[in-house]
Amino acid sequence: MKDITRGKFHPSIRDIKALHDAKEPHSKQVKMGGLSGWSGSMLTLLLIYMQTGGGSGNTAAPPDCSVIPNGASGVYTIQPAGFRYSFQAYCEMGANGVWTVIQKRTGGAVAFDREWAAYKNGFGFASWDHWLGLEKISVMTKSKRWKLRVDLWDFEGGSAYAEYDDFRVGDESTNYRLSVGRYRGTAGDAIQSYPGQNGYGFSTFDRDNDGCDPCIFFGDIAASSCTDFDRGGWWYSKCGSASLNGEWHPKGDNTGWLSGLHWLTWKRPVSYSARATRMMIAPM
Ligand SMILES: [Ca+2]
Repeated sequence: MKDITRGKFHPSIRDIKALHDAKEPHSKQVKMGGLSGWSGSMLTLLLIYMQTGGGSGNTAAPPDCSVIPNGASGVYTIQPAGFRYSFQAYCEMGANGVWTVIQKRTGGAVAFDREWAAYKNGFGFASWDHWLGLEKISVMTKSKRWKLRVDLWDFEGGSAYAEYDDFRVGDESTNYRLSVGRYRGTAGDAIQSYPGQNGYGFSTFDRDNDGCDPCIFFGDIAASSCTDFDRGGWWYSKCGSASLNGEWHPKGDNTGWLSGLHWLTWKRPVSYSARATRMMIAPM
């Protein structure tokens, strides 16, 4: 029996401050009391006009970062076609395109050992460490062709990347099945290297869709679930060479762990846990 409280997130003061800041735009209220009747009424009409997207102007949020004119990287509000509500996402605007960030890790403050519902809906802060959410990624990648870029940073000043054509995440009925196409990059193709994760559904510690039934490690250790070792959710197979949502480890204590930010085609032979990671998508 799993202890479902193990993955529960206990926010620090810093988290609460960040949460407060993140919520600020949604709780903004326009005070009408100080205005005279006429200007108050006009402001009300203007607000109604803006909120309903009246006239020729369209105030709907863009479906993803790629359609936002190239400007400053930062948090923008987007709403993919067919998604029920708008949400905040980090748009990375660089020389090689405008990307929608779906995962970012820079430290251990935001916990990634979370249950299915958390990975489905997303967690963390768009401006900082976060997981955008499988439902959002699935709806976004349902239309158009997308590429995935994975950036990895080590503790020694180095970095590497992996890019995949035709990145797609199925809907919940497929357990958010992973599809990737052709690889290019400097980090190696961990997703498609043996035992391969392409085509696998997503697993969390409360939802096992991996390829272990059981898996045998080190000759005699049997495990029926990859999340027994690696508490973060991922598209595990047996369990696979890519895993970027495991436990974050600090410098000097970041090798040899079963759980970590692993991309095993990048660093061999020890299981090297990255200092930072980022996953982001853009239309092909
Ligand atoms: Ca299993």
